[in-house]
Amino acid sequence: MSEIRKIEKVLVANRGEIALRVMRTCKDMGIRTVAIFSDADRGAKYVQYADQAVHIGPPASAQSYLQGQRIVEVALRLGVDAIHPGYGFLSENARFAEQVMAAGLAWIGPEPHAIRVMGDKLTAKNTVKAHDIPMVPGVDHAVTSVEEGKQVAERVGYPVLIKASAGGGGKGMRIVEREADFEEQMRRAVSEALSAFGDGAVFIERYVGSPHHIEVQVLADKHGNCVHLFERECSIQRRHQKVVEEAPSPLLTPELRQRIGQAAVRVARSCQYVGAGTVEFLMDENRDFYFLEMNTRLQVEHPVTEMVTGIDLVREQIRVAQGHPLSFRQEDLSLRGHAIELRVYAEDPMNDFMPNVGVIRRYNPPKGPGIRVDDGYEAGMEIPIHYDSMIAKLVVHGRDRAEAIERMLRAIDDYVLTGLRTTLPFGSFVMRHPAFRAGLYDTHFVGDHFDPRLLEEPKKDAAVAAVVAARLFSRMTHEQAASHPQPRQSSWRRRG
Ligand code: MV4
Repeated sequence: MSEIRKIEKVLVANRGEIALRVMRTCKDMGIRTVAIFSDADRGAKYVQYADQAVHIGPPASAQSYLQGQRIVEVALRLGVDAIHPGYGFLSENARFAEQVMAAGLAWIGPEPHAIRVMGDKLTAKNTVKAHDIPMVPGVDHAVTSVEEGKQVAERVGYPVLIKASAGGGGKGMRIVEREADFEEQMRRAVSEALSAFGDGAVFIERYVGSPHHIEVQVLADKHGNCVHLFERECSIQRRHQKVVEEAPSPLLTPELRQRIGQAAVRVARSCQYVGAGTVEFLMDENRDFYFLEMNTRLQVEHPVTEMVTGIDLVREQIRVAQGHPLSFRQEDLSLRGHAIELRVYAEDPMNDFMPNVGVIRRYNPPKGPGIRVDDGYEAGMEIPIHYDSMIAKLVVHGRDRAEAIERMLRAIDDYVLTGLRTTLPFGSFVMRHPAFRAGLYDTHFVGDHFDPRLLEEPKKDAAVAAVVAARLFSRMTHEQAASHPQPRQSSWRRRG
């Protein structure tokens, strides 16, 4: 456990912006890099950046970036010491982690045990429950009969949410408003879970109506040290895809921040976590928080944490994999300023965020104080249809939240990207919106406030203000008209 193992050459089992981002830190550390690429990624920026690059197959992920055994063979052939999986693809595949280690390579990630425990939501709940972690009222075992399900729903109170144990990221969830709908919704949840995950196990929780999605970054070494690096607020999302993230959360007080951070550390300790991980919580309107799940990988939005803490998370991941103890304690960490990330997707916000792949004509990302762009493409490149449509992450840092918002608006304005429609105009919509500026938004923000008409003339502040005011007014009168508190319909349901 305690010997130090040298890592001098890393294979990055990923593509695009995250492959490049990992390789940059490797280079900082004097570590050589190997890229793998499919036919769709020949000539990509990360492929050019790597010291060596190996073709691994056709564009389809299943035949390239998900070919674990082939990737391990490439690593062995090229004398690699360690594999970094990035996010997505094989990053939360416990069997791949085992294959990597069985081949005598270092795995830059948590133990397969932790990946497995957290990959199954019921196992995760059962693992953390003895560690004083707040959880949404519900059950922590698979509910198999409609009768039992109804009893649970009666006990926790409607509306309830039926969730797939093998799910996550919103797949296989069903809201039930009243007992009359229970049987039907449970049948659907089970059959969805079966077809999507091959596992029909479902459980039930009380439905938290207007939650904030707050996640805590944790970091643990192999010597029993574990710290948190504060939280990220990720409530601006659509169809379970985050679009804007920020750190710190405008909602938390220092006291709450400490409590949620300590809860996250207990979650990580409960599964003997090693490396960088993220503990997700829901926070309700009373600022009560509940454990949701743990992601056993580096996340897309990790840069906002890096900007407010000054810690390079990839560097720490590699050091932990080498067997070093963390080089700082909890007391050494503090927050500096405010960071916001906008995910620049090749999606058309005017057209229900339809994927909009094609060729980037002109490309010139913004620069200057407080701006970081993690991207993977250049002018003339095509966004492949085979993978996630994220082109870049635009990350800004300011001394405070107001400065970060203004800086993001400037950066979006300076971002030259033509040939495709992207989520950049959506980003300026969010930055200008009074609810966002006030820090008063939850996971329903997009459904509650977004209207593509607000994008048509992005620079006409008066037009934006008029539509925003009209929408706020109609919501207020609607809420006043309700004689009793009504569960808010979720945006995914509203969209059908
Ligand atoms: C919930 C919830 C409300 N109540 N659980 C969505 C993804 C999955 N990780 C869990 N999710 C939710 N679980 C209870 N008991 C609302 C959501 C949810 C959500 C959570 C985080 C971020 C965005 C979301 C969007 C819709 C629903």
